[in-house]
Amino acid sequence: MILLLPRAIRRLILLSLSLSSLAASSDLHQTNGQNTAAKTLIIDTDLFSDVDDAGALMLAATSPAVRLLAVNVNYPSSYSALAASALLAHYGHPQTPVGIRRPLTNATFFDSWAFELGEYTSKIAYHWSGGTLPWGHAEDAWDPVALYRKVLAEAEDQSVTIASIGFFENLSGLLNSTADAYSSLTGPELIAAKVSELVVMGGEYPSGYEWNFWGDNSSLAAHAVHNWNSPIVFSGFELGVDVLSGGKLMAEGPANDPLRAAYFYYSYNTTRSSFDPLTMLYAMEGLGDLFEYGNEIGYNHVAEDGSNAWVYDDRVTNQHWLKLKVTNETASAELDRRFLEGAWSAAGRDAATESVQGDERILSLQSQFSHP
Ligand SMILES: *[C@@H]1O[C@H](CO)[C@@H](O)[C@H](O)[C@H]1NC(C)=O
Ligand SMILES: *[C@@H]1O[C@H](CO)[C@@H](O)[C@H](O)[C@H]1NC(C)=O
Ligand SMILES: *[C@@H]1O[C@H](CO)[C@@H](O)[C@H](O)[C@H]1NC(C)=O
Ligand SMILES: *[C@@H]1O[C@H](CO)[C@@H](O)[C@H](O)[C@H]1NC(C)=O
Ligand SMILES: *[C@@H]1O[C@H](CO)[C@@H](O)[C@H](O)[C@H]1NC(C)=O
Ligand SMILES: CC(=O)N[C@H]1CO[C@H](CO)[C@@H](O)[C@@H]1O
Repeated sequence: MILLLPRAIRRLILLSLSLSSLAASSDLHQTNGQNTAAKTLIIDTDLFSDVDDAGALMLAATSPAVRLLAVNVNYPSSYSALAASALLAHYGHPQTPVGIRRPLTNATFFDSWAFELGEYTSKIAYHWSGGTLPWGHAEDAWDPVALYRKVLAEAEDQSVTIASIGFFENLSGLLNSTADAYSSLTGPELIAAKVSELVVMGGEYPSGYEWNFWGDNSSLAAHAVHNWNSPIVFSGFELGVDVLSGGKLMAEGPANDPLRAAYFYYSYNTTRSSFDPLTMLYAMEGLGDLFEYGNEIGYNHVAEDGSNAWVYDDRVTNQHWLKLKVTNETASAELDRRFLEGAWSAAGRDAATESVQGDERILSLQSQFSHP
């Protein structure tokens, strides 16, 4: 609808929508006494084979309650790093540093399992190029372990939450790291000093066999989980599988929004499970109204094949898995609301500052998606 209006009017509408959603979110922020201090986050993502990583990244990037220090990518496609940078730039974080595991490839996603899903990272990287790694500059990304060590060394003690929504190379690498120019501490010493919580999307609870633990290198998943020395909260397969999201963003989001485009490219207008976005909500805001812990005691054991099982040991009280406290419909509606709110706030900012280029991008996406 908005697309058919003259450009100037469209911008006014976008701008006023964005101002009202900004006002709404800062109200929320003030009335929610528990979250008045911004949460300091580092995200470790396999932004590649599922679009829900992009959804999670957007939630963190558009939340006024988050200070995003860095994003590390644990899948080695150059397009994953470039897409992370593009999304960060679009959602107001053009300076946030991005690291990626080496050696880089130019792999693109192909759904050889169900032959349904589409590739999105290269398209987002190209059409929304921006941030610290514009198109063609993937090799400029940080080494993820160096980036962890730099931002952790600079952070306040006990202040950082790490949201791991993919594989474990970089976290295992951080654990194995030793003193360097950024810090005289070893990896485990740095974690103990700076990290307040590790939040992991991976596994199934109380036991199961899930992709993030087995899909890449299960012995590194086991190494990271078993040796991590801060509190850990796990978000399992069962938490997000039935919480379907993205539909409202595709139907009602701004035409030039990269997350909306990513959902279209990936899912061809079907909703998706919300493993990573739910994990990110917990990392950002804690239990809130949506979550509760599924256990009081014990710890997670990850076997060499990537399967996991909870060990009920009453000597361990700093590991938990999450359960939904609400129905999947309520959780899904909350994610859809936040996707729309974040997308419109960024669209308003762009509309106020961007040039004709953005309008051409909108029109080309419009023609792409209005003739399915
Ligand atoms: C990926 O593609 C870019 C540009 O097309 C090229 O410069 C680069 O060498 C490629 N990288 C790899 C690892 O093939
Ligand atoms: C870290 O060290 C452990 C054992 O010392 C090893 O199994 C693991 O592969 C190492 N991690 C990385 C990312 O190399
Ligand atoms: C997992 O990572 C470790 C450390 O980098 C490596 O030695 C091992 O070969 C990897 N395993 C697989 C199955 O790729
Ligand atoms: C809720 O879960 C059921 C299956 O358990 C599913 O059919 C339904 O689509 C889900 N609804 C939403 C809004 O995610
Ligand atoms: C996407 O699906 C919804 C209903 O599920 C439909 O109303 C809408 O027109 C579709 N959009 C496109 C671009 O196909
Ligand atoms: C760039 C890079 O790969 N950095 C670290 C991430 O994890 C690997 C293990 O795969 C470490 O060896 C690297 O130090």
